[in-house]
Amino acid sequence: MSNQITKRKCMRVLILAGVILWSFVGQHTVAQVIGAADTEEEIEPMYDDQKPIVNLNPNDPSYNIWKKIRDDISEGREPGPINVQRYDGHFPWIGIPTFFHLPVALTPEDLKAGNVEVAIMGAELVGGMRARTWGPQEMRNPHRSEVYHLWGSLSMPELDAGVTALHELTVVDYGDAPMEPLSLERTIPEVRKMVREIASVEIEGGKRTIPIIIGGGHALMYPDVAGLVDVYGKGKVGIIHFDAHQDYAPVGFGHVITHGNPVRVLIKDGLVPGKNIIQVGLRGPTSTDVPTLEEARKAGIRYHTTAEIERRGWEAVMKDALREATEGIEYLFISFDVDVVDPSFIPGTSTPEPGGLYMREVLPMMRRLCAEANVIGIEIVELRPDSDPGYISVQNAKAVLRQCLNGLAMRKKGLTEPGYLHPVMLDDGN
Ligand SMILES: [Mn+2]
Repeated sequence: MSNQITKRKCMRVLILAGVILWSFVGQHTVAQVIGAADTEEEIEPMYDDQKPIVNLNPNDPSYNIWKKIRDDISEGREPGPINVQRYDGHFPWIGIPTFFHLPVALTPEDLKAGNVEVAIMGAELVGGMRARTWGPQEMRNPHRSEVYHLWGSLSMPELDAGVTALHELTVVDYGDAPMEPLSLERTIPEVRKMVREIASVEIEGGKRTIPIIIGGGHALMYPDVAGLVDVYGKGKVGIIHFDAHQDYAPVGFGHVITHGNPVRVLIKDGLVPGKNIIQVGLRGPTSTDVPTLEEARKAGIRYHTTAEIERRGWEAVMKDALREATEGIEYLFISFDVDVVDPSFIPGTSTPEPGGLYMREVLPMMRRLCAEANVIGIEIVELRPDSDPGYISVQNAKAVLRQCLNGLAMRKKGLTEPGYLHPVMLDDGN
């Protein structure tokens, strides 16, 4: 008897719950429940050939999912870098791949708490041949690039200056900028925000964290520099730009920023004056043309073509470029397009250009710039390992990154004398 009553009660509760549920959900379309538009009539037509603008649907539930930061990113932990490796030091072929097996930082609070001097981040940008380059992930991959480099407490000094960069400096892997897989325009502001976020962190000695951005295509130069200018001020930042190409194109298939024109847009937007831009390694045949070069001269850009390097020699040109980068430029950004290097060293790039710099020319230049100039940010871009079935592209790009860190460590130790080398390097004493 009491069982029957309980059953009836249960039925009544179920019916009531059903009515409530129906009144809440049943009258609404599925689209409303997941946050999409009310009826089909309200949605803009997806394709409209009379309106040559990309149509986006902000009601698509995945509209912003690619840049939504995890709610629990700092939950249950003190701010500071997180070391994800188990051992104090080991060989490269074990462990969790981060840049150089470095600790990870996820928030500006982590950078601040760890007094982090350098934060390496990845940034991919879509666009032409540059979608999904795998540049950042392969630079983390020790299989590609670190076979001969021990790390952690086992790391050995670089021979040139006798400095062990990762023991001198606090460096982290800051993860990657968010990437909208179909839109350069929606990704660029997010990269700018992330670079600004890193450079905004004030650390000991009145310094700021230095972002190193691993790309990704060269459209990155715009958000990378803009993010730094947001912190250091308009007209305060200079750029030394290594590239086979001038990246000063007057056209871009209607897109305001592409991998072919960041230099032009930075000047046009008043972020960097032309006179604060120094270009090294320009060459043909697809680099630029004479009228564009003449226009760049009018904008005040200083440049050193490969033809000039051939005529005057690397030593003389390197000396001039170093002087230009250190005199009258308060804060220096290094933009390194890996295609400045000869494709025999770095074939894994989107627009290879034979006849480029040798690694033996590039490495001391990067070390010297970071030691002798006031470098506040670096990008290494246009690395595209998936077009190189071998190891050489990433290995050489990683060597560029290592020499940058070496130079930054030398500067911290006060080894800023021009062309400094450890005394035993040039003299065997016998
Ligand atoms: Mn470039």
